Amino acid sequence: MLEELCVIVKKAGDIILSADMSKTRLEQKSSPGDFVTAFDIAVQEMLREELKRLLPEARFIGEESSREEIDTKGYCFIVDPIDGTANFAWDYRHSAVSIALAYNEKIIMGLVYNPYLDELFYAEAGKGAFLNGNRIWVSKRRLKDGLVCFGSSPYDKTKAEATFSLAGFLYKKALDVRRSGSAALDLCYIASGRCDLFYEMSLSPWDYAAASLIVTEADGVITNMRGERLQFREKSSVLAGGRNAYHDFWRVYGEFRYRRTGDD
Ligand code: 2AM
Ligand code: CA
Repeated sequence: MLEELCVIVKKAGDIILSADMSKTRLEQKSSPGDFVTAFDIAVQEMLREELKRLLPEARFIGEESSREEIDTKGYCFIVDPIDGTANFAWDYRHSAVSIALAYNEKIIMGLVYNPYLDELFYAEAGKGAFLNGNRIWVSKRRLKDGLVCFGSSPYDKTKAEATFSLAGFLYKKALDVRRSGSAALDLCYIASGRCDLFYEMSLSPWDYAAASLIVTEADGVITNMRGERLQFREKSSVLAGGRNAYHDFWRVYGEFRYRRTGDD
């Protein structure tokens, strides 16, 4: 199954690479900052067909079709055809295809493929996380020595003040900050130790489903920003890191909230 999924996710990546950027017309979805292109839809339809053939009993949840609450009972594919749609449309060349297979609310397989670098991150529950066949691990860095990547929830600007003031606070407490435009890749960068801590205040399940398993199989920690287990039914905040940086975050976050609101 994993081998077949690797072939399918790379085929989706080929569509992204061969896209004629002059024909990439952006359409706004729920709000400014929330986009779709014809290529998101083409990749999703290809994946829907191929995944149906692979596991007919699995339901299919894709970013470009589903708006209602997700029911992940039984087998279910949770798919983001292009994570980093704005990056794709601007030809920034940092986007990924994300495929998760869930069984009864648990992710059992996850694949995130960046076609621009031909990097395939994947994990199967209990069997470790890999990048192009090589085992990956989160970093052991402390937050003070680490890189923090974050997402700015651009489709929901009510989160802007909280997001950027936390980024500013962490910038002073850590080495530096990054903001890439693809939550799935940010999480895979946590899993492979390229980055040490990630947060975003609102993401959809297809943005983090596959990568969440890759993080935990790389010995990292991923929860929502209240420290609770992630669910895959509806939008959530996401916090992930190597164990040390994740642990350090809570002390720094306590200080941040105390300074902002006076309570801890
Ligand atoms: P996308 O590029 O597939 O749309 C950027 O901060 C991250 O937020 C990206 O992973 C992006 O995924 C995701 N994102 C974009 N629009 C979103 C929305 N309406 N709800 C939740 N996540 C979204
Ligand atoms: Ca996405």
